[in-house]
Amino acid sequence: SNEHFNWDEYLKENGEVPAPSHCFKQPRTPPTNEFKIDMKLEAQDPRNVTSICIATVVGISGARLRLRLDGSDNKNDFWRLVDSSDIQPIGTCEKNSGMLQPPLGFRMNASSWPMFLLRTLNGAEMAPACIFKKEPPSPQHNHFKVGMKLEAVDRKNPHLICPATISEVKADDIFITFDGWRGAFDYWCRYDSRDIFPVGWCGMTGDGLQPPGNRVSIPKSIPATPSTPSRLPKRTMQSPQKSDDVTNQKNRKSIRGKRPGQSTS
Ligand code: MLZ
Repeated sequence: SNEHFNWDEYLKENGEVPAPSHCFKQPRTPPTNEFKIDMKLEAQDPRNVTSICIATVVGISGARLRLRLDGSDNKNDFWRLVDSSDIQPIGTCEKNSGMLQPPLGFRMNASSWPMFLLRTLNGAEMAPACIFKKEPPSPQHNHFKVGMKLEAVDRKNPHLICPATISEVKADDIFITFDGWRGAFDYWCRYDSRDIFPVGWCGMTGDGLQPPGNRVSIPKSIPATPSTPSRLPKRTMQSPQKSDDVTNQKNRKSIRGKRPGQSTS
């Protein structure tokens, strides 16, 4: 958590620069989170984005909500910012003459959906419209540069926000690598992704920032013999087409006794 990781020290030790806040599709001041557990709202089904479903807040962390679609199981929870355009107050769908849909993988027979919907909304605490925040504007261009530091959602463990680096920039896309971890968690995204935040974001929202991992990248061509971190080559870049995640995991090597600041990835 935040107590165990200090960006200032980390950046100083490595002579690195945070990505400036104007690079991000995030407000300068994070939105306040006034949602409460069990409140209901409408959310886009992440597995079927043309569907608007009923969701329940099952967790709260910083400016984010952990959501579960009503009628779905507990294995498909997802996280959204309180200013996400994917969520809206109950009634919005109907107002726009849309139909609330059962989630993908609805537990019951499709024919029971209308009754399920009535029951799930009956007596429910609906999140009031005033606690939904307006989505921030997108930066006009991709201002990210290779080497800039940031905080990013680990998409394989989406409850986690971790120290990360911009490792490649290609037109509107950026390659996010996680400090101290091998390629397994890295991903490409657009510069205006809502999953990336400026350094200090978690500190401001109270979301828990993970400490960097303690792994360094060892390219396949170089034997994985013990070596001092400073002599290890910089991580090899990965393109989205040829990810070597599997190989990387096999070659995983933990450098013990190394402080986070000495990570080479
Ligand atoms: N338990 C998992 C968490 C990894 C999180 C990495 N985030 C970049 C593991 O140790 O593999």
